[in-house]
Amino acid sequence: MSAEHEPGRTGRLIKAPENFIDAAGVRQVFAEAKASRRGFLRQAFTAAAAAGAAPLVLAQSKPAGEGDPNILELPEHSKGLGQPVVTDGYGKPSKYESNVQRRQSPGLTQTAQASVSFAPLQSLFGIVTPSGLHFERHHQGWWDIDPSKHRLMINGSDAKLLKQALVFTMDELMRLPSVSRFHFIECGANTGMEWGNVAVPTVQYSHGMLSCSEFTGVPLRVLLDMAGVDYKRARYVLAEGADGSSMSRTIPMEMVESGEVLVAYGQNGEMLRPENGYPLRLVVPGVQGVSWVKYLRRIEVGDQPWATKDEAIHYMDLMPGGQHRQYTSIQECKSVVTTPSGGQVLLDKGFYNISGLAWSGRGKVRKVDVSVDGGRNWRTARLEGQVMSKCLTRFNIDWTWDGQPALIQSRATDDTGFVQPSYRLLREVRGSRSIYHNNAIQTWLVQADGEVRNVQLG
Ligand SMILES: Nc1nc2c(c(=O)[nH]1)N[C@H]1C(S)=C(S)[C@@H](COP(=O)(O)O)O[C@H]1N2
Ligand SMILES: [Mo]
Repeated sequence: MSAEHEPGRTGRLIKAPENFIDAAGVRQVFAEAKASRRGFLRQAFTAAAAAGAAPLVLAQSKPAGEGDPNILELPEHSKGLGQPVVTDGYGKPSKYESNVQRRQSPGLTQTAQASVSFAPLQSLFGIVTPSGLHFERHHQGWWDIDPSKHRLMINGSDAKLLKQALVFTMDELMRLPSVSRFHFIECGANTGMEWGNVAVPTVQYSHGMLSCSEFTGVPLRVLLDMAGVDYKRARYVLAEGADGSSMSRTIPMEMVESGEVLVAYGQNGEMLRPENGYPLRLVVPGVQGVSWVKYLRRIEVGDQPWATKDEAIHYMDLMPGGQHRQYTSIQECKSVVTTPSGGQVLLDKGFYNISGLAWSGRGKVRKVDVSVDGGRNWRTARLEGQVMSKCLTRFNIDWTWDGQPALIQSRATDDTGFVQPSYRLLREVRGSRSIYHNNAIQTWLVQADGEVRNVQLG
């Protein structure tokens, strides 16, 4: 049942639960995508309408609005009394948006708790992932931990590495100076299925182990300073979670010293959700999701990496020569077009807004180029709003579809000058048997009938 990847014992990689989808799963997901098409048609129109001032023309057979009962007949909501204020609990999205959900990959080998749910990137705008749609990855299920009983310990693998071990309650942590920052989190296995060219049908499954939130918390550096850490000798920290997964990851001290690593309790203006680590999680900007330890209960400082199970057996990159790369934890520059994307359907030729997300674990996105002919010609997209470091950036670009098959791609460049690679380039260096850190250029094929499919171009 549990398909763990154990390269040592079997001599070959068995696909991990995080990256495996079988043929039946692919069929089911295609059926699902078909069923949610109507949602996309509506979205395509509102997006085009919102573009505003430019003389946009959408194909229309009759004069605008002629004979439309939605204009001619007064609807109920314009006549009677509306609902009273919502005071009986937490506000919820419209019932018409009920198909916008996290989804589990039906073909994924899984136990009930060791699982993953994907964020519906195709339905999201801007850069923030609503907390109820944030992807989930639990190695041993989630918990709703009583914050009054939760503790965070700071200690040393050798007592000489700090002046005193400390234990914090949540109340104590929340009295300390806090910061709020927007960052993306991406599981290292995101887009993992595409290594094997499985070509899962929708962007939810190909790129949905990605989310972005405003996180609030205390820089870990503040806590280590309070404990009197000897930074000359303590060059690493180990973060440990309070769930049954014994999740623990080594983080180099430079990241902590920079002030970027946060002990976070806030997510998008409220406390973290239980699925995302309530009441405390580590935020390690730019680094793969596994290091963002949830239910954070202990930080140990040390003078060398720990090589825990999640570093020595899992989360390593299998290279072409049969060797493994270890501790490749930074999520390199990557982007994906979310509209139009796999499973969606273009109604008719004419104007469309191509929209997508770009990010880099090394800093800011400098530019995103978009191609509609499989990479022969590129145009530079608009980056929306403020471009932030180690954060999602939304891009948009106009496109007039001529009704012919099109191959839509995006290619991001970050402020280190790194350019997102093609599959051909990525495979030259990394081979084709890896699971993690696939940041290749994604291609969506728009067929002449308007259907959009996931294809892989070299
Ligand atoms: N304690 C604990 N922390 C954890 C995990 C876990 O199972 N337990 N999963 C890790 C992995 S592999 C990822 S990708 C992220 C997922 O965070 P999310 O569930 O908030 O999206 O949490 C990481 N932190
Ligand atoms: Mo992960």
